[in-house]
Amino acid sequence: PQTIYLKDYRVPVFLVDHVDLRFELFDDGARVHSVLSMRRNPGSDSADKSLELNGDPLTTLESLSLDGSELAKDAFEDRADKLVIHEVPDSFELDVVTWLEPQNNTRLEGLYQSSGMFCTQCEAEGFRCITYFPDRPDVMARFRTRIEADKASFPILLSNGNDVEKGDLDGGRHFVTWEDPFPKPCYLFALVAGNLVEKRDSFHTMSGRDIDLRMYVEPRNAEKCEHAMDSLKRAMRWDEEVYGREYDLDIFMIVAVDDFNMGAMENKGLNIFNSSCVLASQETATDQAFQRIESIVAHEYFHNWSGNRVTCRDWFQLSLKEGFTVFRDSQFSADMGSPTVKRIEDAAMLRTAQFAEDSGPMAHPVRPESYMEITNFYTLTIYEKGCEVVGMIHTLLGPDMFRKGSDLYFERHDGQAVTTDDFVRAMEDASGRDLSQFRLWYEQAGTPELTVQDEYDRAAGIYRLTIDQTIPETPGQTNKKPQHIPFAIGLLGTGGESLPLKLGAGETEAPTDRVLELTEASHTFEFHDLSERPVPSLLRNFSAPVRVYYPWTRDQLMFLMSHDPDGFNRWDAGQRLAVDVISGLVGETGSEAVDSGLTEAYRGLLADESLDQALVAKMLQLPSEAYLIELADSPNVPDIHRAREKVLGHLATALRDDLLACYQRNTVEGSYEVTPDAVARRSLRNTALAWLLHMDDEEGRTLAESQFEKADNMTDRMGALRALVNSGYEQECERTLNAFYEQWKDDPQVVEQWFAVQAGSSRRGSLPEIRQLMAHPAFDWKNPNKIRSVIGVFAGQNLPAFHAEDGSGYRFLEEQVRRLDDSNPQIAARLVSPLTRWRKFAPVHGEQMKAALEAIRDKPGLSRDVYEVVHKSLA
Ligand code: B3K
Ligand code: ZN
Repeated sequence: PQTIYLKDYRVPVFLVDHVDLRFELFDDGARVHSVLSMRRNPGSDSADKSLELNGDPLTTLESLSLDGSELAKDAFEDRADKLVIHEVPDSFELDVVTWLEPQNNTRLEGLYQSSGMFCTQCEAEGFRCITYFPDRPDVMARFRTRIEADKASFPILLSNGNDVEKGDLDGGRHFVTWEDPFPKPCYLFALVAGNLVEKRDSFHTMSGRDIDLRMYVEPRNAEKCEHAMDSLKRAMRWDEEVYGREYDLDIFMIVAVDDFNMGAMENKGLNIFNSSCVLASQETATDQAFQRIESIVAHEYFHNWSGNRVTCRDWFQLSLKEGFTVFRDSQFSADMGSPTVKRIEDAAMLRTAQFAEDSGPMAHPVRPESYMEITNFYTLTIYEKGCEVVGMIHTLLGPDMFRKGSDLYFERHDGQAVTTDDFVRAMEDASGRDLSQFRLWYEQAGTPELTVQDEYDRAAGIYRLTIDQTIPETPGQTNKKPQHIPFAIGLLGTGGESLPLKLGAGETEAPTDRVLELTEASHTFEFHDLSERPVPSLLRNFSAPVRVYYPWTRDQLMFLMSHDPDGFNRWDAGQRLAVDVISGLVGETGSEAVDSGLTEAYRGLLADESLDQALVAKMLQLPSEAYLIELADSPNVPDIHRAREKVLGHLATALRDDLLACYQRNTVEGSYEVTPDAVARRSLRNTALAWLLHMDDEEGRTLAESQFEKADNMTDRMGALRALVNSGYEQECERTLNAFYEQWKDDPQVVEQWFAVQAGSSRRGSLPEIRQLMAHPAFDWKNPNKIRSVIGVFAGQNLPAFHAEDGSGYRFLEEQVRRLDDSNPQIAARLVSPLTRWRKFAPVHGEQMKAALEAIRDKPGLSRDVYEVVHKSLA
């Protein structure tokens, strides 16, 4: 496969002004008539007379005419993935007819079928599977789309924009024509045809327009739309209030699809969602799912401005729309719930998974320089680190200047396809700040490491903080320059009070919270007028995506856990303490004691009802195995697992009465609601239950069984089931799993959760049990959600089994990747990810992981998607 480089970017030689599409949908395939109005781009200096269009080997070209005349065979060349017309005039109309087989499209890109309905996924390069086209985001055109299909089987026919014409055709067929007034890149094109029910609502915009809101789902899901619809309305209002952005079309549509490679897609006016990211009822979805749906619905909606009205010039700029839109949806979720908890969740994910990506063989900058398969670059770095980068600009500029910057960006670039640099420039121009060094965040890969040293000069009353930054080498990048890092801090006195941060000797008024700006490899800051040695609270609210090293003592951490006014750092102090305690036990086989400080800190958390319970619920979660592995050098996963289990067992035993009291106290009265308080209470109860069952407590088991029976919502039902699955009560567990399946076997979203709770459990997810799940009638190789909930969850969450010493977990994954590579390369490439980090692990594991990668590499006909990941990992 070929590598594509950012430095090779050239403006398009030809532009498309208008696209007229006609889809004829049949049982055995689809015919697509496309009429392109094209002209030479005045901005291109190329004199090339030939026209190149992208295509796909699975699409058949039926006919091709230019300005009304069919092209002779020697006037063009049909090369599997490309169509070259040797000579075209400066302005012309091109008619292309293609034939596709959506019913056989297992890659789920372009036009495909899912549970009988037709749907599309065009980002990034799926439109070329539908028809020959200049498939690149800087070619923006107006689309008109006519869809024809059997009326009884496909009563609903949808595309982007407004429906302008409809009618009946011969043979029981009908058609609808859609027109989208906004020019857009073809990756935002969408089509849906199916037998769907429609749920309607409306939204009154800030300028007084009424928008028609419609959701389309399969009839059995009719009762699962309310939450997404409410989330949509909240997101629309929020974007008006916080960013001044109003919706532009008259209709906004959401469709739910069962077979979908990703979470959702922001097609103009017609967002398409993976069913699991949009459908919810209290009976079938957990609190977490409710929150995820709210944020994804908002994310896709926010793309209407950050992505659609202003789009990307090329795919190297992907983070322009994704990083910014994730930032927008995080702000929205923070405003809808608990900001501290949202920040904790985002930072935990980043530190666990993005830091791992950033230190592995697939590490790449937020704006990559090259790729083979763009689909592999929908990564945590582009999305989550990209969000952090925008968040740092927000921190450096402050909310008001940031808003001025975003206004300028949207105004200046409306209707254009631009770059991350254009975004930063708008922020600079609006604020007057110089972000030239800051741009390195887009260019340099790798997680900056900050080493903090301090000293206290009692005689002078001065406390000095010295912060050194280094950025590790990543593939293709060495000797990095220091980056511009906003480093938020506070200092606490021995009584827990916040001390004024006087940076100059003469300062009288000083804040107790400050954002230090690091720009050099080493920086020293002096804080004056301090009569005692303070305890530093560093990187408050996780103000930058960096690793911080400071030699905290356990006493300091316990002190911060109960006194830091920054909620994020309170949580972080608890995590660091727990990491320290667990790491100290890794590899120990005797009966080493667990630090009683940790036990007492947790006892305090469990008992103190005056604390923010949402924060307490987070603080009670021990650091995940994945995070512990990420922090370790040459980790031995089974040892880490045992050490963590030991600490958990110790805590559960020592805190038994406190857990029972916490469980009883946090009963949620009244009807089900997804408020921060109710979510926190359910989470606390379920944590207490999980801990009690971890040590096979009889009372815990009774509580779990009765909670399962009585639950009126999925959070409680799943909490009880999960606790049983991870306990030693095999019979009760078996019985409960069966009852659960019997009750929900007709609901795919619930069956996916049933798969995942088993596949992710170190007690129920042994390899033979995983194979049994895959042989289950509900498992489906064509459905990405099923693959993720069994194979993905096994390799990503059931870490002691995946990293079994005999290498069986690795060979299992190798087998599944090889199998999937033919049918769905995108999903196959994502599944490889856990193997890519083989160099990190102790050789007994690493060598076997490497062997699995080599076996995948040697599969005949390997897809470009998997090829790129495997080759880069072995390089
Ligand atoms: N933009 C889509 C991602 C499409 C990925 C295609 N391989 C979802 C999102 O980020 O909103
Ligand atoms: Zn997105």
